[in-house]
Amino acid sequence: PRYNVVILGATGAVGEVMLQILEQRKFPVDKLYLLASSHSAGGRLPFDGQQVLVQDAATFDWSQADIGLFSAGAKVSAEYAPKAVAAGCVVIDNTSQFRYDDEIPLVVPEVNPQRIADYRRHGIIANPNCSTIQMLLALKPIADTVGIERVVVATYQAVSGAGRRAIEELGQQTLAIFRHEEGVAEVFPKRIAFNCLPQIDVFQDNGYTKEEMKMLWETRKILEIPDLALTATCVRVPVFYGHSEAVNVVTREPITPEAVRALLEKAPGVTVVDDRGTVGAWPSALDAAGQDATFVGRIRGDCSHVRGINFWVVADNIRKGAALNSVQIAELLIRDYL
Ligand code: A2P
Ligand code: 11C
Repeated sequence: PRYNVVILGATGAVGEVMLQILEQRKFPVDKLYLLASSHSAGGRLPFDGQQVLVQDAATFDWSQADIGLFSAGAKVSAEYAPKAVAAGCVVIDNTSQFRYDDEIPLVVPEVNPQRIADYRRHGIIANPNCSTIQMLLALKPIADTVGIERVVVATYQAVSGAGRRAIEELGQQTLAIFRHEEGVAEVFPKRIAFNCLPQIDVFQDNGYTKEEMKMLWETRKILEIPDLALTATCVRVPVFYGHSEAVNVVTREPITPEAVRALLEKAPGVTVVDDRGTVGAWPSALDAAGQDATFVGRIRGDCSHVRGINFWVVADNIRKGAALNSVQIAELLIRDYL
């Protein structure tokens, strides 16, 4: 069978890659509907050799769609997901709108595919935040083998996570600097070019940012360890594509770095790049950009803790962190449930 698929936010940084991934993975699309705001409606985007019309989401008839891939921001999902579900469209939502609702499944296909079945409750499956997804691909086999007591993570996140305007802002500021100009900061609160910004998303009452708390809330929910200890510091860096993370894990049972490496070499979706004897044999954001895999390197013990393990994990935040993960969910949904 083939399915009518709608992409909400088709003109955005994630939407554009959703189109490419549907095409690359030969998702069985019957009709494809592309939605954005009235501002972009009327334009066309390429898919499978055709130029597909971008429509205004406000006037779309949701009964035409079987599967909705939503990536237009939490408020837009809040407005349209109930309409889509009421019209019989299953929503795969790549925003924070429904993720923390106990009744809504939050899915990384390599980690908890069994939760997709819970889409039946509300017709919605939530796609986690990009920084959570790549970390979980590496944490899952460790959690299953020796248990996890505590995670300390610092992120180095690409501007593309903040959308198309943020990508343009880094480019514009970088060019301005070489012209001895200051450039304009509109998306980020300070200049991002040649800088690092220790705030992603809004502050919470406890002093963490929402991005940092998302990593805790989502990791607990997906691994189904409600009391897991995790602390995150999330930093925006002047990189276009690819989030990097320095992860420290304290396990419940002891495990050697060699055993962790063996686990990660077998982990689905993970590619280990970790050879101290070869120059540059660790993954960087640029290596991950445009790739589907999540890359892990710098696997080593923790000289401050007998059960500590350190590693570095990198993935394309727009692909595995967003569009690819959503399409993988859709693939399992049609294979096992629709
Ligand atoms: P538009 O091109 O009309 O602004 P990004 O994350 O790269 O900023 O992209 C956001 C995506 O969400 C874009 O496709 C944008 O469309 C879409 N979008 C933003 N607001 C709305 C809205 N109110 N209704 C529908 N789509 C929206
Ligand atoms: C960033 N992680 O890098 C954010 C983007 O909750 O889906 C994704 C926000 C989200 O800015």
